[in-house]
Amino acid sequence: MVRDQTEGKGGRALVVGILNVTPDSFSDGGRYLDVDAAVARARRMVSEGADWIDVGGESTRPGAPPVDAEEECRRVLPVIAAIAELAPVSVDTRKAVVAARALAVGARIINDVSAMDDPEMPAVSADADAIVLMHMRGTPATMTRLTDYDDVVTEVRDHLLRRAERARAPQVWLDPGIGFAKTAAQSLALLRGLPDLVATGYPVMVGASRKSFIGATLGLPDPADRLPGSLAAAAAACMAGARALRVHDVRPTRQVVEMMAAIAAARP
Ligand code: HH2
Repeated sequence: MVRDQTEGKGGRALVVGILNVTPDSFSDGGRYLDVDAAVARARRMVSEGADWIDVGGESTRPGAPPVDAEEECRRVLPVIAAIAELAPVSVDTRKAVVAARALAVGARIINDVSAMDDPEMPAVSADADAIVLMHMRGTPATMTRLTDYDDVVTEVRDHLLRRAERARAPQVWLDPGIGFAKTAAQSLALLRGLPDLVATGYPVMVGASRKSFIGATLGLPDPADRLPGSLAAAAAACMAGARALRVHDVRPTRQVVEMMAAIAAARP
């Protein structure tokens, strides 16, 4: 179970390494389409301290074109089968059929950025060790227009709590969906308001790595320049009690989570 690891290492947050097997992801698109390159990347992330690898075959960046289930499976299944022995693997998908096939070849966790829009996903989640439910609105094609909230922190939390009731996995994680149908200001507000999500009692994942709200805040158009901002977000998420961080830069994030755990454990 993912929870055993979470609680067994001095309270530090888990580091989830991102492996996008896509031609068009916003930060690493096109780099790991080849199975051997993807496996080498996974090995490297594990050696740098990743606790769990998140494999995705469909980019969800704003405006990304949808990918059909066959193509998504063709991208992710060989990679998942090849790395399932290395570390716990999640499949980052909105499609129940892809999730089911990924579980069959060795994935243990479903990471669903639509928090189970697919009506078959709750049933499939019964076969997983855990499911991550992330908040978004609309689709990657429409989400940038769907940013009207009265109170983004409360609305995101309440939506995720409603979806969590349907999940059948033994463990359910919540994720506020930084950057998904959120302005930069709303993404910052969600990080600031993270204790509200943590207070639900569900383990919380945060994916802030290299995202555009960091670029907007610091004036950095190139995602490759956003590591310091990503680490600041990681530290803020740890302070608020997040239990997992989904990141591109495993080694430096692992240092952040260990440092934050050491500070939290220090005697005043
Ligand atoms: N963000 C992305 C994808 N999946 N899953 C969770 N649980 N939380 C997130 O914040 C999250 C996610 C988007 O980032 P990335 O995978 O790097 O890019 P792309 O969607 O372009 O593949």
